[in-house]
Amino acid sequence: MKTLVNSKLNYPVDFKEMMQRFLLKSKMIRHLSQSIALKNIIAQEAMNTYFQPIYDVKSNTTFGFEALNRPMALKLFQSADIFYEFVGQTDKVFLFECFCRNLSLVRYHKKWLNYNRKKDFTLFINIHPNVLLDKNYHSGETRALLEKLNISPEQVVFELTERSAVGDFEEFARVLSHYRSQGYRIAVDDVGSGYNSLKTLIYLKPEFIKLDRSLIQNIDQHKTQQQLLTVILNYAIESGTKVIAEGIETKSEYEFIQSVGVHYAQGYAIGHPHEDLIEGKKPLL
Ligand SMILES: [Ca+2]
Repeated sequence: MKTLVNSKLNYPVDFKEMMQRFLLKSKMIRHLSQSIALKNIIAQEAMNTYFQPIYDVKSNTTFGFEALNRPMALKLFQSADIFYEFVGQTDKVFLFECFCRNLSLVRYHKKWLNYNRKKDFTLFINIHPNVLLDKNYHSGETRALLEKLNISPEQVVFELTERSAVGDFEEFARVLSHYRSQGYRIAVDDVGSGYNSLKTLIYLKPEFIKLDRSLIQNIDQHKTQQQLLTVILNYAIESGTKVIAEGIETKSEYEFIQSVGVHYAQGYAIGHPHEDLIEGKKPLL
């Protein structure tokens, strides 16, 4: 550590310490401004909700939509990923999750009322596993909202964004069975990305497995990805689980997953996330 003496003020200046204090201070200020921004986002409902179609490969129809919430302005956060990472580190994570879930349901219902074909879709909602585990989380609130909107729990799938590891699998499986008894279904997200182990699938027995885009990208050309898909698909078929391939961006990726028997497809080639309910289409290019 290099300590210098400032000749004018005549005291030792430790530059490293000074820099550390400065960085800590700016980090604290940044955190504080981000916390205020988050509070305002919730108070003003400053989030956009988009719906991306999930397409039934066999029947060539839209099976459902995944609701995606993004902050309207990302000035302080640079990207939606940084924003969600920040939320995860705050004590507002449960409050925010609840806010997003309600927002997704209310907005979906509004869009559905305006939708001329009045077809029933399944709505996929992202949820942090810890929220379901939290004893203070009142699942009754979601149920009351669903009743008010005339949406049955059978139409709702909770997508578990399992990027932070599930600790106690048995406890988690018990909590999930409580939700299932109310009619909700469960999807495990990001499968094949390295975040989820097969253990997660075996214990949680989801009704849906969502294959990560990193596994799907150019799958028609890569043997290793195809082998991993086969393992997951065989497990899914044996256990009565439906498989959704995320990140379908080309006709060849679509044709490949269709040829091996993947049930559903999602991705830009099927349909972009949109504020309205726009059904998916089979990719032509
Ligand atoms: Ca998701």
